Amino acid sequence: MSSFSVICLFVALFTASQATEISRGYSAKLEFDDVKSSNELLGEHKAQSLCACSAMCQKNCGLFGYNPNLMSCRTHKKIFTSEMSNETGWRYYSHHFSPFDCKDLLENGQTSSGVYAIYPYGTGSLPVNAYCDMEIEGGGWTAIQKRVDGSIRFDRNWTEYKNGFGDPERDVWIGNDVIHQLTRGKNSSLYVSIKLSQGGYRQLYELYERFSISNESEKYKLFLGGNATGTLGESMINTGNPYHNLSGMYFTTLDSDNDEWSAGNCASGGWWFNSCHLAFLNGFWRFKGWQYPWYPHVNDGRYVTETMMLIKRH
Ligand SMILES: [Ca+2]
Repeated sequence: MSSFSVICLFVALFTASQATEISRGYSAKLEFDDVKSSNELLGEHKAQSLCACSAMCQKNCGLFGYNPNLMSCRTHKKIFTSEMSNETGWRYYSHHFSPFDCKDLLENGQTSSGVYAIYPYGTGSLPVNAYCDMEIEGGGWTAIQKRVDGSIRFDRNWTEYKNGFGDPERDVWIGNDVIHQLTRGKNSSLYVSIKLSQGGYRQLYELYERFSISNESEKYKLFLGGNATGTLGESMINTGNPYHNLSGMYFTTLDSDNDEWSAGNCASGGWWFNSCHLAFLNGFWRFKGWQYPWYPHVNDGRYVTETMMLIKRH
């Protein structure tokens, strides 16, 4: 056995008022016991504990060495067994793999669809549980929205849409902050899927070439562009009606009206409404009041049996 695993629990302060306990995993590299490396050294710092040292191993850091006698922590990009000096007390560790998204998981050998922990804010940050689809269009898709049984209500407020809600095994909105983090500075595709009970069982889809949203201060403004292909029709963009195109729209919820309809609020669930929409996946589940989930092919929410919004980095 060349390594063993340890879980480090520590408290990370994300804001002055909110403390969140997170777990970190890393493995000891037993073959590097009692040696010290100077290969590709990123830094050497005092650290009160192994956990504190592990937190210092961030960007570009492949592994870290800790000597509890000296309370000293060395972070490295990588090290080589051939270039080490003997020095008692040092032990080296590497973090467990922290996938950014479902594409990272696929590229590291996970080929089964299901719920996985992803780390869109980086190694050492809070994980997000996400549903990964590993089958559609080559797999590697991260579900930002999924509804399969109506077990979760989608008529939620701004904060709930910001932070996300639901259960990725069933019905979920992953959260606007996470969607922003997953798409900012990256080219990503959006794949929308709707299953219908109307006229026999059917599944329709639309694949948009480019999708991203801005941050909360810009009200999670939607950018949707490039080619769109599929059986649903574009409906979110290029509708031929300037009141219904959703790219460039701000996010609106029941308690935060940022839509283009001056006489009222379009929201029954959160969405990037114009005034108001031809495509809207967060309406009342299996209810007549969910109008135009995806005009003109899906006009009545009563016949929708499943929806998914999946994103993937190019
Ligand atoms: Ca309005």
